Amino acid sequence: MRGSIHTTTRLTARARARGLASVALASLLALAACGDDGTSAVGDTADATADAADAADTDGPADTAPDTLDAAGDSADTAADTAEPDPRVRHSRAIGGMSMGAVAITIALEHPGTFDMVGALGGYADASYLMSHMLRLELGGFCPLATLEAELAALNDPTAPVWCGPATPKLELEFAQDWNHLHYDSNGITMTREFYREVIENFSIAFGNLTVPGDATRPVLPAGVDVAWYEGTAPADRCADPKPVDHEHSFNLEYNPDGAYAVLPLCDQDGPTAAGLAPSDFDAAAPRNRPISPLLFVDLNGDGRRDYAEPVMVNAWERFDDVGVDGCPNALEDGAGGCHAATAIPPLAPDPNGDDYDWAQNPDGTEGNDAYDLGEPYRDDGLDGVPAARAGFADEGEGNGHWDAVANFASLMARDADSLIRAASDEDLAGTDFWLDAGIRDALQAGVGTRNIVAALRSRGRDVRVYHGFGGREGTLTPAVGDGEFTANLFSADLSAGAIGRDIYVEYGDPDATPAQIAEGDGKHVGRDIDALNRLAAFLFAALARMPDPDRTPGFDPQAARDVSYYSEALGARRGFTIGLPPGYDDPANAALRYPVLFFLHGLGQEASDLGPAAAVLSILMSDGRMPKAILVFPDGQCCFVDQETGQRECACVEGQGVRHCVDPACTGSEASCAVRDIPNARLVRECQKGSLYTDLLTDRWGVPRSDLGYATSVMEIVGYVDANYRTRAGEAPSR
Ligand SMILES: [Ca+2]
Ligand SMILES: [Ca+2]
Ligand SMILES: [Ca+2]
Ligand SMILES: [Ca+2]
Repeated sequence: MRGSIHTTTRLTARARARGLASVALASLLALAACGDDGTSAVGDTADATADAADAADTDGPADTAPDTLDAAGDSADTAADTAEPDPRVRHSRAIGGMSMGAVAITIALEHPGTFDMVGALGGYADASYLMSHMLRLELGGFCPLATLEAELAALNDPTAPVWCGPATPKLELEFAQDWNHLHYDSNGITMTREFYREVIENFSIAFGNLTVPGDATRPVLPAGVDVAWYEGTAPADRCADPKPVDHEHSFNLEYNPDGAYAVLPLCDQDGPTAAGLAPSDFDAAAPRNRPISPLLFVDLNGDGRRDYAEPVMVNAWERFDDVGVDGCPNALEDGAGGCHAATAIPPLAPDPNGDDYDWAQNPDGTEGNDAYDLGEPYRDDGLDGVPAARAGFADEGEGNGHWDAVANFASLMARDADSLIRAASDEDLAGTDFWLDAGIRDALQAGVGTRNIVAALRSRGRDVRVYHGFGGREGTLTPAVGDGEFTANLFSADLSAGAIGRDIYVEYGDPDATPAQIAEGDGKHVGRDIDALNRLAAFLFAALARMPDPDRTPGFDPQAARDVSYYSEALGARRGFTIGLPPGYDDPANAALRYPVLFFLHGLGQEASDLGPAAAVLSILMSDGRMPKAILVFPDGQCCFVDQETGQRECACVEGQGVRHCVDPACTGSEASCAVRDIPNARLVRECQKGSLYTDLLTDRWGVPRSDLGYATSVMEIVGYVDANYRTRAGEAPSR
């Protein structure tokens, strides 16, 4: 259906303002508006569908696409056995999400036996990797202490030999970058310094401080910061006259081994003003006026501000050698799992003990896997890395006979998807199909983290098939069908596990893309417009196609999505979500019919109601029988608001004109019984910066620990609420 794809240009121009999945939705909209006979199949039930009808070309009949996808992936030779009946318990439930919403995989792993299929699109569900690359790359690039001490007068001079960045990537697909030159991109996410600041703070409010030990009462703040001073002083004043952390918390093996230097809370800047710098670069001439509450730096020249060359302090874990559980690097491996003495002859093989981690070839390798594994050599000198003999005291974790990380690392690991996969029981893993995608040029290295998840699945014996894109090239899902026709082809494609594999990883982006193609987004966070469409469509179609007993009966009108609310115990407030009911749901003739449910978690910068148009589009496809009928549910991933005038928390608000329509947060009754009030946007402030991460947050953005920030829990509440209040198949006893 080339014509409708072509028209997406106009729609996507509007959608790009919303970023991420919206581009895909606009494209899908155009596609849906074009019926099999090339005419509009649109009713007037949804604004979005009317929009699409206006914009859709109707100048040609559908292309005749091949009936099935070509399954020529990396591992197509290990085709699944489709003759065997599927022994799994089926719940007719799937969950997926994009970007921030890709944490759907974590939620599914935390609730085994709930979802038949999970989709993690362009996400960061490998939480431990997110932390380690942040420490290695984003917070890296600083010169050794001796270099800096020799140039104390030039620490703020970018032309002096005081900068040792960029930090060297360790894994394929990583970007070389450093704290003064953070990787910049604007595909789906505009990665300014403000963006990085908010991401670092957001992860800290979710899990606590991950760079240094956190304060006992304010887990985002570093231990040793004077909390009363921090909370009682305006940010500008804190930056102008920072108070050092206490002496015991100022030690750091790399930059303050004798505790000689003051360590200060870090203030960064709004962004560079000097010519020639990217929006993510540090500008040595710009004021330091923006605190990043979790971070500290070492003030080597004692002037009270972070100068260009001064290091961010990292005391995240005891120093270790990532050489594998054999305890030795390749140069000393004896080929029998042991180690030669340091004087040994050169090794005969590149990896004599076979322990080098490789996501594709050696998913259980522990050398170079960017993580501490039990048995690897470490220095039991505590988190500051300085031995007690030098510091005069033993710090946290020191001399206790085991490897330590900051206490908050445990809360991060509890939500680490690849750890959850590796630790899951066979029975728990068996019930779920996994659909993964990521770009080879994703700005936050989603490709690396997703490869690690593939490795974890392979470690568990799952045959994850890897496709290098959607269409048009060898190794893609449809080598014979171009990217432009991929989604139209899905209507008639065989998306079963037998045809394309039970577990899928689509790594999109052309390694040989031209600079112009890369500028269009090739391999990036959202991708090119056509990638955004293909990514969303492929997962949705596969998830719905794999539900048992698909119902493709045509003939009922498409439905608009509805913004609804329920009382959330996890949040202690009324909470909103968006739901799309299938065509014919309200028709008395169908009163006995039950439907599969698909939950989809939106990305950063979106809210649940933004996906309403997607539900309307899919409803059109269900209405004309091109897609099986299902209930679509979009939980809200934004944080609740606080009304600055009343002090009241508002967790069920839908965007209006200059206001938000908010359901009374205290209402525990039925939807109809709850008052809805209009609150001016200017009064409403989010309780976190960049979205909830669909995680039960430790604190709000003001750093205060709370027990009513259960955003992950609320997703599962919605699953239960939908079962209890709508005709889901899962609401019945599961069927084999
Ligand atoms: Ca300084
Ligand atoms: Ca390791
Ligand atoms: Ca080794
Ligand atoms: Ca220790």
